[in-house]
Amino acid sequence: MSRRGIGRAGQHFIMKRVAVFGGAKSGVAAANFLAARGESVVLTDSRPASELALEGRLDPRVQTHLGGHPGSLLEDASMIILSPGIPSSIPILKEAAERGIPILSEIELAFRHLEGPVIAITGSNGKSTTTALIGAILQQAGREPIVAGNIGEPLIASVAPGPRVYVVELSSFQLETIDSFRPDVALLLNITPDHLDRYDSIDEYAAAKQRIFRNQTPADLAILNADDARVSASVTDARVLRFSSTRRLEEGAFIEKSNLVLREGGVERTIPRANLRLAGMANVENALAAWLATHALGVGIDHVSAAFESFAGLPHRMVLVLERNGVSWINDSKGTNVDASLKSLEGMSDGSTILIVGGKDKKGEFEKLRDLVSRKARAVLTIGSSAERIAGALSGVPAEIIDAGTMEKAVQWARRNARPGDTVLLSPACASFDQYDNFEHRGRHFEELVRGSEEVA
Ligand code: UMA
Repeated sequence: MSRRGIGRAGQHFIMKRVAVFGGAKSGVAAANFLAARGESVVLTDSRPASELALEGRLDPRVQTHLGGHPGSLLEDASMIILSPGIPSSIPILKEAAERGIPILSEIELAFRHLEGPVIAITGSNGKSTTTALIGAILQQAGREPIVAGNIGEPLIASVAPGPRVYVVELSSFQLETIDSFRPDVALLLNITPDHLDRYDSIDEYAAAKQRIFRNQTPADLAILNADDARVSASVTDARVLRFSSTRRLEEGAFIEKSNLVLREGGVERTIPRANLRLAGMANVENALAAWLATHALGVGIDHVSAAFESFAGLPHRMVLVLERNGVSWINDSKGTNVDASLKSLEGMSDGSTILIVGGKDKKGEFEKLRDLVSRKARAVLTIGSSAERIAGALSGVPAEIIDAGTMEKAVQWARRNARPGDTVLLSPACASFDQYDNFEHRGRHFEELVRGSEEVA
């Protein structure tokens, strides 16, 4: 529906409005932001009003078109702000592109209105942890950063009136529709297969992630994982610094013996790895990347080290729940696919892990776990509906494989059999929906059982 007005010369013209696609977090935040600035806005969602609960959340000046996206929306659309969960391949958006209507992410809109340096983080795994860790380091240094994006709060809802440091987690979905977005520091942590229901190939998925660099200039910094061939091959005009958890670098950040090292212009700074409270090799990589990013903003090593010591991580990601009688209990319920669990296992000491694995079977390639389980695990406790397939995939490994069935039984077995020096690691490599509402629910249950076992121990 178009709204018409009379031009100054008496001619009719069409009043343009911004069409916001998606009535969840990003869309509502974008629509509210625009309405507050006096823009004419329509918000549309394929779901009906009854499923969206917009009441009290959406600025009353925003018009709505719910329960579908009628073609008429394009008649007076000056621009489309697209929520990340909506693929731009849906017919109405294809038509919008053909008509030359700009389709932008809420990230792009926010970028056009914010002031101050932007650190942007993307990757397949570890991006939320790295984002939060960078936020913690900057906070430690008294910079009062704004941490937003895919991690939870939409960036557009976080735009502050004056200059601030922004730490923004970005998904490939959000990066698909940036235009002028240009981070001062861009991090690409890793690229492993993910979201292949939206992309035709991993190349297409990688290309979306690599858009993070597209507007950077030599005045900006790109931080790349030297151990990831796809990431390393990224093309960028920015100055590049790399991090590695496998080898020493001439320039960049790496791990050497028991130290994290940042080397720049021949000068080396070191932080003992033991200072990093987060467990696992994946978190060493996240820490190296976070150090490079904050060093670039002039944060001193003491602040970095202090944040490494205090940052306990995000819930359900390699969280040290308890250390008792020489046994460490780690909740990695967020390890919902094989790659994520492999990363977590990698950081464990050899032969001393009791691994709790299993859940809803997503047809994961459990055979990929064989090598690391052989090296790291002394026992594997399977839970959930994928137990049989996991046991089959691991048959013949030296570790004992026990079909525990439930989390209660797994924790009970581990409590009885763990020896000083062991780590009991819940890293399921599966979704949780066969036994739990979601991975958070599963992680909370594990933590309760572990803490409960402390009380009775
Ligand atoms: N919809 C339509 N038409 C369609 C399809 C969907 O109208 O054809 C509607 C849906 O009904 C829904 C809305 O569009 O109401 C889509 O919302 P959304 O999925 O973009 O959800 P938001 O609440 O806006 O959350 C998004 C991110 N979600 C996704 O990318 C899927 C959140 O990341 C992010 O925290 C939030 O913006 C704030 O920036 C979540 C996520 O799962 C954590 N991200 C993926 C990941 O990390 O792997 C990418």
